[in-house]
Amino acid sequence: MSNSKVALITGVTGQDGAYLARLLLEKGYEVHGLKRRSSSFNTGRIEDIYQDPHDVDPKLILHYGDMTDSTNLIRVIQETRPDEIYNLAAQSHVQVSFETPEYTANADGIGALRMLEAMRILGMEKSSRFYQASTSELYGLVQETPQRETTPFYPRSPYAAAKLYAYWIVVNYREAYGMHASNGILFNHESPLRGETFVTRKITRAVAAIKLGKQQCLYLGNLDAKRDWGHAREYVEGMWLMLQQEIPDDYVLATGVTTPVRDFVTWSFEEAGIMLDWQGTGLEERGVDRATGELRVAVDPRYFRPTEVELLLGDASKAKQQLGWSPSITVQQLAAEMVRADLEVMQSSMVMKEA
Ligand code: NDP
Ligand code: GDR
Repeated sequence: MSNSKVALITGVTGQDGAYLARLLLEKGYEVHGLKRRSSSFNTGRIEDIYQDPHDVDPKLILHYGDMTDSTNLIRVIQETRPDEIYNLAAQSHVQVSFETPEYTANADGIGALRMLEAMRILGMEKSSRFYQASTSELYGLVQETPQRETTPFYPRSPYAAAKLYAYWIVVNYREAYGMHASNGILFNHESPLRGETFVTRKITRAVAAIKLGKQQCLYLGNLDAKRDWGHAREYVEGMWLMLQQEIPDDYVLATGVTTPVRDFVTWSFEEAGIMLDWQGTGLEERGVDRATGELRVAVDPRYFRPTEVELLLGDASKAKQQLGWSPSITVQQLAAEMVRADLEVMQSSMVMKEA
């Protein structure tokens, strides 16, 4: 499909950036992606869609950049003149934000402001559309369940506080300057491309490693935390739909089903043919292999957060009605897909090592 639209994705090397870049390329966009300089390759997730810059008329073009550097953001936007900007770049790990609060505020909060200001400085505030990766973490200490667009926010981490600033600066620039700027308030979404230290991927990688005899036990933090988990592939479609609307607005994307971490663990082990029995409570809680009696899951308080978000459950009725968006992949299907993908990756790396 061919299309004359140009998109810029910050955070193109992340989970969502990779799925969104794929989606926009399929729709015929010319896609520009902002990527950070790193001492090792950080483009693994977009390897399969990477295009050699020497190719004639490449449709995926990468630019070095950083959310903390205004001059660089202005230059990239000036050079690429995107019709649509998707601001996905962020220090996105909640627990890490307690260790790096100032950097997180800079990249995640002020970074969004830098993008909006760059659009204004370049006179693009009326010609380009802007998507901000807002988050269900804004609800934090939940004031209402399920959470919808009108539910009050109560951030519980430096990450969420930074994203709160980004959310409101987007609303303010929309109201002040008439910009087509929208917040997607996305609940957790996962995939085989999920970062390895988020809980779902940490679980599915450990299940694969345990199944293949390369790991004994998985250590986790709060097993009682509940999340509304969907599939990233479906959520990037929602991002795109938001920017296709005539009027900019803010939308929740969620599945409407919430699951404790413990259940995600159980289902993931089941997918690998390992049945767990849960024993004990609190710090003593453990998951034991029913067949062999071996300890497979234990609690390590180092993964507890200074302030936790205990329960997230979203109501995406507005997105369903106005965007026609609704997710279809269940959390069990998601866990199964992630386990199978991790088993495949680990098996082939073992075969390569043996060879
Ligand atoms: P990832 O952590 O997988 O990707 C984050 C991306 O941002 C990576 O490309 C990363 O680069 C890049 N990045 C980080 N810091 C900077 C910086 N200072 N300058 C430039 N780029 C930077 O996140 P996801 O793909 O999961 O999430 C995308 C966005 O959506 C994030 O803003 C996240 O906070 C938000 N979000 C995510 C949800 C989820 O469940 N996945 C839910 C709601 C919101 P590198 O690859 O080099 O690390
Ligand atoms: P979250 O995702 O904080 O919701 O943020 P994460 O997967 O890190 O945690 C989910 C829940 O699991 C509990 N947990 C653990 N978490 C991690 N990472 N590691 C563990 O060992 C562990 N044990 C239990 C956590 O305490 C938490 O309650 C994600 C990110 O993608 C954000 O960028 C995004 O904004 C939100 O989702 C919506």
